[in-house]
Amino acid sequence: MIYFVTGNKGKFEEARGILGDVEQRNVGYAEIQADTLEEVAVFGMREVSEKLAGPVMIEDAGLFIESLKGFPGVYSAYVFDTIGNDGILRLLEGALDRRAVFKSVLGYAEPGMEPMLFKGEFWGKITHKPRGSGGFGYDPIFEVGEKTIAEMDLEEKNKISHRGASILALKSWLSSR
Ligand code: ITT
Repeated sequence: MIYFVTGNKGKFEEARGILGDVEQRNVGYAEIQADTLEEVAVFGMREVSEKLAGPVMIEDAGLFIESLKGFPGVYSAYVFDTIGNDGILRLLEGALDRRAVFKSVLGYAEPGMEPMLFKGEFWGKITHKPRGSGGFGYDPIFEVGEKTIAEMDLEEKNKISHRGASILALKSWLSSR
């Protein structure tokens, strides 16, 4: 059993789809203002390893848009809560290059163990309009091929997503020990 410290139910369901034996803990941790997701995850791991005894994981994600030079990146949660998907679409009005990448950095530790990081990336394009009702966050405006992520079910998203990749990397590592 792994404790997944997150306030995001969607993330938790995706992790459960891959790991099975995982429990959501919404105890919170400080997300520092840093230039990279890795720094946020490393710092967060210190706090959650002290708070919870047992195997524990956190996951920090961000959307990096090419034509905005990587924005919103490490500010993705704040930007989503303020300008949201409509705001992102407005920023990209008239933009021909709509490539974007989701990145996921997962931190994992057991008591007495140095935290480990597992990563994943997911390339796609920002749509012109939101589509679909599944997933969460930026899913309705991020498309791969014909579909946005919000038009996929959880299993389909997990096979190709940034988080699917980082969680699968953790799973492989756990089973290879
Ligand atoms: P935590 O409690 O785990 O931190 P959070 O929702 O704040 O949950 P992040 O800081 O990692 O998670 O996410 C940054 C933002 O990016 C946030 O607004 C998410 O909704 C969004 N996001 C993260 N992963 C996503 C995904 O797979 N699809 C769409 N949006 C995503």
